[in-house]
Amino acid sequence: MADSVPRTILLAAPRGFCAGVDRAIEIVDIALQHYGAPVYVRHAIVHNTHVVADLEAKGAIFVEDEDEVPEGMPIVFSAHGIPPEVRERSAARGLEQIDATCPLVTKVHYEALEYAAKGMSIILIGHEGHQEVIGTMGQAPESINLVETPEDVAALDLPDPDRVAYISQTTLSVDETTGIIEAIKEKYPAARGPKGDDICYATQNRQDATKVLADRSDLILVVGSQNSSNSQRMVEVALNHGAPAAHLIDDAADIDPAWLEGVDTIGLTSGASAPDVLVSDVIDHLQALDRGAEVERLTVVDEQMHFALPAKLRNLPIAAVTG
Ligand code: 2E7
Ligand code: F3S
Repeated sequence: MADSVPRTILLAAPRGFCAGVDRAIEIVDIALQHYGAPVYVRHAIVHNTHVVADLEAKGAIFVEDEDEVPEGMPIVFSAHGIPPEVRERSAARGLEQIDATCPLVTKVHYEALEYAAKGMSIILIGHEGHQEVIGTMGQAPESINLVETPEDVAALDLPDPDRVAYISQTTLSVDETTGIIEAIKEKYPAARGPKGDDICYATQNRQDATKVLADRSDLILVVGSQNSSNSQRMVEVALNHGAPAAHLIDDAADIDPAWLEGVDTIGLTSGASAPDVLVSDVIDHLQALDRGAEVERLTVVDEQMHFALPAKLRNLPIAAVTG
């Protein structure tokens, strides 16, 4: 048995909460303290089952539609962003709107609005049905064409090839997106876009760290929920970068002992919406299986990012904010 349990746990950094997630969770906490429970949250504030359960226990009620919220109550919009009609419908119901959209998503919304105002066709690289994509497409539905693959780009038939721009979801695979942008530039050489892409710093850093883990690990565990796009991409990046195996786990309970057989080095990391306490639990779990297992920290990038709270919450009386 001693040979079949891991010896080294390689712990990646950066991992876990990004600045947008920290901010979104703090927004719900402050709203709960200021308005009192219940506070309604439209869509999972971030895509993590533990975060959602913790906030539910504090009095947050998660809904998919603003029409489910009683008139006049506070509503928090999730970190993934919303299409403009959600704001309009919320206003019509007299809801107290609190926006936890990540500022890096809002930036992409502005890019879409700007290109649309210039009458350009916009190519959005992203995954159909994802909440962020729904919010971004809603900024300029008439102008935006969604693509997921280079083949989708090949199939595009845009009215004026000289008036094309591209934007992207923030949590995509950096490598796959580079390939899609190459296809766009080949087909539409005049296409305008951001410098590189709209993938956020946190997604980029977590993928970079995962690649370094993949070089040295027999197995990679990514802590994150199944509906978390950035976490799913980390598993794919690990496998594409040569990791023999990689799994997305919500918590330590998801670890299948069979995965650990013959494994000497486990690479451990977490998606941008996964609380770090879950990573600590995984380490405890693995060390309980093999008391000799040592943790080696592997820091790939020093990440120091912070986003200010929305002005509306910054200006609340301190007594209300601190409870
Ligand atoms: C908002 C945005 O909640 P997540 O798991 O979301 P994804 O988009 O990865 O499914 O992670 C945090 C987050 C990332 N992107 C929140 Cl737009
Ligand atoms: Fe924002 Fe990126 Fe996090 S878009 S919510 S900083 S994963």
